[in-house]
Amino acid sequence: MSYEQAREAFAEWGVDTEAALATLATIPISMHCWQGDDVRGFETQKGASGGGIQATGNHPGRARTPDELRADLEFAYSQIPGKHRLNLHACYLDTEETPDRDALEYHHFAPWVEWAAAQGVKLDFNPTFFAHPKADDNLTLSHPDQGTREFWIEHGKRCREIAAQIGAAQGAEVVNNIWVPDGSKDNPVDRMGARRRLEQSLDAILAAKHDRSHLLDAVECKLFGIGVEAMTVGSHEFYLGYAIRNQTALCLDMGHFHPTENVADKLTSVALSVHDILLHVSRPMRWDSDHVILLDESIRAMAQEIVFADLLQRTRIGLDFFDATISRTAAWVIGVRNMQKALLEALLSPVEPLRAAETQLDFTTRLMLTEEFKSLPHGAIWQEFCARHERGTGRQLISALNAYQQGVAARG
Ligand code: RNT
Ligand code: ZN
Repeated sequence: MSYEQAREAFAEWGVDTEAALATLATIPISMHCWQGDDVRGFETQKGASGGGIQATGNHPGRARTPDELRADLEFAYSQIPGKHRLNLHACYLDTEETPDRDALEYHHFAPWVEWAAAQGVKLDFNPTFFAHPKADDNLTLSHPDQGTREFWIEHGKRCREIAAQIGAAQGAEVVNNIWVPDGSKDNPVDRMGARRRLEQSLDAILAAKHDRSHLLDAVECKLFGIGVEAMTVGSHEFYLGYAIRNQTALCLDMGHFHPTENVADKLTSVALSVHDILLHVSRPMRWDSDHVILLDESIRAMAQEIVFADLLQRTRIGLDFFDATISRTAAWVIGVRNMQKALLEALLSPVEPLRAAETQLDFTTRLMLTEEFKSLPHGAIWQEFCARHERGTGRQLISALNAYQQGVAARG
C-alpha cells in the first residue's frame, strides 16, 4: 500500500498521519551504551555485577574499547530514523588514567562529549553502583559500614557533577539516573535501618544544587534481583516517596515489578505526584531478564499511555536491555525501532471515537474499535517515516545489520 492510500485510510478516522510523523520525529530515545558490551564498561578493576544484572551469551563482536563502542553506536544510529540520545554509565569512562569510582572527573568522559557533539547526539548519565569490589555484598548506599557508604556517596556526588558539566557542554539536560543493587538475599531484621541509610546517602548525594536545565536527577526502583530476593532496599514505595519528597524524576524499569503487573498503568498514577518520569523500557521474561524489546502488547500499552495521557513532555524514554546471544548492534536497532513503532501506532490511534465510547460506557464499541484499528495500515506509515529519514526497512535493513555484524565478528 502506498503512503497516500494509507494516509487516506487514517484520515477516514480523523487521524492526521502528517502530524503523527512530525511528532514522532521529535521523540528521542535514549539508547543505552551497555547493550554494546554486555554491561562490562572500560575499567580495569572488576567486581561482580550484582542485583541480578546478567548478560548471557557470547555472540562474537562485543565492543572492547570506547572506539569500538562508538563505531558500533554510529552504525546503530545510521539504521534508526530520527535523532536519538546516548545513555552512558560511569564505568564507560574513556581515559588512560585509572581512577576509582570515588575519583571520577569530567575529563574522564570528555572524549564522549566531543564525539556526541560531532554526532549531534545528546548524552544521559548514570553512576555505576555495581561491578566493583566495594559492591560485592550487594550493599552500597545502604551499607552498614560508614566508610563504604561514604565511598559510594562520593561516587554519586561526582557523577552528578559530571552529568551537570556534560549538560552545560551540550547545552541541554542530562538525565542522571541512580540505581543501586542494595538488598538482602534472606529475610532481613532491620529493613528500616537499611532504608534510613539509603535515604540519608541519597540526601547527601542530591544536596548540591545544579542548574535544572543541565541536570535532571532520577531514581530507579526495583522489586527484586538475583541474590536480593528477600528485600530490595530501593523498592517502588521507597523511591516513589523519595521522588515526591525531593522532586526528582522517578525511573520505572519495565523489568522491575512483579511479572503480572502492568507497568504502563503506573504512569498516570505516578504522574499525579511526580513531575518527570524516566522509563527503562525492557522485556522481562519471567524475571528481570532484560530481553530486547519487541513490538508487543506491553510496549504498545506503554506508548499509548504516554501519548493518550499527554505525557510526552514529562517522560524521558530510555531503553534497558542486554542480549549477548545476537548481534549487539542489531539488538539496539531492533529495540529503538520497536519503541518508535509503538509510539507511531499510538500517535496514529483514533482516540476521539474511543474516548466517546468509553464516556458513554459503551464498552462493546470501544472493544470493536480497538480491534478494528489494529488492521489499519500502520506499516505503510512507518515505511514513509523511514524513507523520509533515509533509513532502510525490510531486506535492506537486514542486509545492513548482517554486513556490519560480519565486520565485527573477528573481534576477540
Ligand atoms: C538494574 C537496573 C539498571 C541497570 C543499568 C545498567 O536492574 O535496571 O538500570 O540495568 O543501570
Ligand atoms: Zn533499569
